[in-house]
Amino acid sequence: MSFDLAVVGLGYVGMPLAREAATRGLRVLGVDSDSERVASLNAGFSPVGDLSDGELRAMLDGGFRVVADPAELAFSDTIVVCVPTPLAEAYQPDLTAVVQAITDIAENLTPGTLVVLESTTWPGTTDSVVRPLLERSGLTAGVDFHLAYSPERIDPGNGEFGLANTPKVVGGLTPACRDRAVAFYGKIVPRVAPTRGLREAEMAKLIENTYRAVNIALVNEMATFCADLGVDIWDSIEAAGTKPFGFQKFLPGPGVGGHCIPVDPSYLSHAVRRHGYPFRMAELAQEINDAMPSWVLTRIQHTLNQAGKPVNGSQILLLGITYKSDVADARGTPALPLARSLRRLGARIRYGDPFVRHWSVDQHLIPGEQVLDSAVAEADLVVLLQSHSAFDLEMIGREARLVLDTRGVLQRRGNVVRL
Ligand code: SAJ
Repeated sequence: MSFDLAVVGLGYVGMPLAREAATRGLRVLGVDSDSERVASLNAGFSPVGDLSDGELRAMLDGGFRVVADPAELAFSDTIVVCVPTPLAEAYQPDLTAVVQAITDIAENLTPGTLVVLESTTWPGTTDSVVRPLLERSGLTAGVDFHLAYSPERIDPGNGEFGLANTPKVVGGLTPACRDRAVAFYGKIVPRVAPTRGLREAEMAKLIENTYRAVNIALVNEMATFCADLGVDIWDSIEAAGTKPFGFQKFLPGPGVGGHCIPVDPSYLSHAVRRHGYPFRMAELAQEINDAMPSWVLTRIQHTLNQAGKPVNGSQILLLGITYKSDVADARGTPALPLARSLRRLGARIRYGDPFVRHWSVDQHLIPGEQVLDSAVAEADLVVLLQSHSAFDLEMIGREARLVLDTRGVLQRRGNVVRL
């Protein structure tokens, strides 16, 4: 075989996998249906924040091959699929990219190959969707080729944990498939955690992310009523966080963005609803988290009202419009629904974010501020949505006439209001 590993889908999951494999001397092929992304990668420009251009160029110099044509999949010992699994309307799972990738693989599948799905999906996908598509090749899963599932655990912007130091969950269609996948990942990650089967591996990922969505929703809902109880929720959470066992600290925020936490629990809800009943915790968490931008709007109206100012006509500066701090990705950002509402109420909004050069809301270009000192001082209200490391929090707290701090990171002072 020409390649030890082919990665299908060269995004924030596929590229770290390709890098770790290449670093360990594996011959790696990258396949992506986006020809522009393929061209950009071959030109040495990384599409993901967690992989530098320099790292990519070292991979290319070391033989990493990037193509759009799936035909070369026929020459790889192992094929790992890392394509997006977004939600379509009404929170319905969208497996379009998975089906296309698996179809491409089936047309180029050779005996003895290991095929692994890493994309987050509902339990049963690998067995009931992926397997039949692959067997259109005429080959039989678990007999002529191996089939496994291994959820990705990439945390964008996390400088401490990455593929190289995070255990990898792996489930196989058969024990032999599992063992083959364990042997493959054992070359790349420090520890492999095999499960009883495919569904248990698919479910492990959904447990991880539903756990986060539900616990974030818990503190978000508490934040909305603590003002009425006269409680500083931030102080109480800090206190609860001193418990060395049985508690993990989550913090309220302006909303839950990204393409994982707001999405993955809906994959599980969807699977459960097909049996005629709801997964109530996940659906309620989604509802609470989705409502946080509206809560931020309420707090904005209240804060300006306290200063005798209407939202209409007020200059509001939104700081941090990506979906989480120190990450350039704006997918699912709570800043978007908030900005829409503020525009509808006649606010004059501007934004500041070192990761975002241009920002449009419903085809309206929102003025961006590069020099924040003056913009902060001029605004009727500053709203801190993401606490990017590049922000001078002391200056913001000092210079702002009024600031709504949705992250609880500014020093408490007269002009600072917390979520
Ligand atoms: N958030 C809060 N309060 C919190 C934690 C997060 O409001 O206490 C918000 C963030 O601001 C962000 C959203 O929730 O808008 C999601 O943040 P996140 O870090 O939980 O999720 P992702 O999508 O950036 O990264 C996650 C991984 N995160 C962690 O493990 C910390 C992990 O869940 C997955 O490995 C990964 O996505 C994935 O691909 O599923």
